[in-house]
Amino acid sequence: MKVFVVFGSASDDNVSQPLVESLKPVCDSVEFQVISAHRNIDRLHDKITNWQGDAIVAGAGLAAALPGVVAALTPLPVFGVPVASQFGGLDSLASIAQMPPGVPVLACGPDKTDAIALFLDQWKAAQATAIVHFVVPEGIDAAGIIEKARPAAKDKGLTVTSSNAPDAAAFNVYLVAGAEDIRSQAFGLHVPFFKTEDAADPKNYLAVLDWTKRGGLWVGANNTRNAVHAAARLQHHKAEGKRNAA
Ligand code: RP5
Repeated sequence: MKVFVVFGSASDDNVSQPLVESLKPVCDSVEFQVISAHRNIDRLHDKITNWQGDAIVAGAGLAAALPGVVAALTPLPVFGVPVASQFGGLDSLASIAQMPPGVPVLACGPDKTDAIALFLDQWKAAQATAIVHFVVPEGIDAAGIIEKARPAAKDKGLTVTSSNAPDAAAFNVYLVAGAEDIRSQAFGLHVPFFKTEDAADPKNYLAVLDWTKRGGLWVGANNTRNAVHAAARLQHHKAEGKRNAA
């Protein structure tokens, strides 16, 4: 597996360098560069559009545009690392995870880079599947947001299913309404779940910050569409046999 790691600043080295070390046992090739989305946009465009490999990991602090810009420039799976420089990384987490539908970034919690090496290791071993299975906590009515994911899934040749338990034959997406719903060691993605009125209250995003610190990879709140788009990038790359051996 060939992975490119890009961070917004050398001042993020305290996070980027342990990440690179954690990826080396999992990947055949790990390339690292500092390229800022805000300061070096032309160089970033050239690098990302010409780079060939399996996945890109992008990290930054503050207004962390880098992972989202990278995801807009490549069809590859993109992992995002919020750097906790201020507010415990709340600013960079929201910048990275709260992407518009269609441009998915799989974000770890602020500075919680171990989740990425674990995910990549599990991805290597996973079978390709065309099923995206939403795991819905007991007592949660998620029918509306799951319905929203169906057109994107159909467009990508994927099928959406849901139940209260994971499906071993599917790519599992865990809806999280409380910390007990997090499956930080399981292969899959997390989607923070909020009722519409609760998603209007800014204070509730603090719960997401807390949840992501417990591990796992995350897309935006209620953003089932980006869970499907992320699954599509992962499955397409695997099914097409595009993984690079060296
Ligand atoms: C972000 O701004 C970087 O990723 C870093 O976390 C922060 C500060 O960057 P420097 O001014 O230290 O280069 O884009």
